[in-house]
Amino acid sequence: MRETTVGTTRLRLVQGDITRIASDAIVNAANEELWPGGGVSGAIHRAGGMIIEDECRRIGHTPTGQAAITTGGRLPARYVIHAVGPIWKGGSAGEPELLASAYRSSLRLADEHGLKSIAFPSISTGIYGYPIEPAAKVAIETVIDYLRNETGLADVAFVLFSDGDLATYETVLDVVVQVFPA
Ligand code: AR6
Repeated sequence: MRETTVGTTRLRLVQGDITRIASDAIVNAANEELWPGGGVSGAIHRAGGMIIEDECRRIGHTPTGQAAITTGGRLPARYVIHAVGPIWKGGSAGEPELLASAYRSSLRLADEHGLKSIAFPSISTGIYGYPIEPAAKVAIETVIDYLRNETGLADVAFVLFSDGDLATYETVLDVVVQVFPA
């Protein structure tokens, strides 16, 4: 499935380029130094402009599993939430917990800022090498878990860059919703 409802929040899966999404916040798959780098982060910094990099430099080091918020600069989104996912080291170095924590920290920041909508990329599954299927399971379970508690978020989206990643997220969402009905 591509859409479900958790409490009062709509949860959607879409294919596309997250830099074009006009939600209150888009999430960046960042590194601990909040340097632009490549992947989705490079694309967000290029599209959003230097103001994002300047704010990132002021914030400085952000540990793996945590997130920080900046303006969206020239992006259609108002804010960028920079979430630091883990580098995949085989799976027994705490990667699932750290990835879950990166999603939770982002959602918490969005609620603290009174935001209504947030869009996530598939954190850690590019340059950081986290295999897509287990990462999708952590991402979807963590977001659904969070949305079961009180939140002001009305719309949460996963914006997957490739058709293959979208298909994987769809399969995982089907399974998670079957096992833990929303
Ligand atoms: N929109 C949506 N998703 C995208 C986009 C886009 N425009 N571009 C890439 N993706 P990655 P990571 C997908 O490598 O693994 C950077 O250098 C991509 O296909 O961006 O967490 C940072 O600075 C993949 O599915 O992030 C860090 O140093 C997903 O986004 C490091 O890479 C995440 O891939 C973070 O690595």
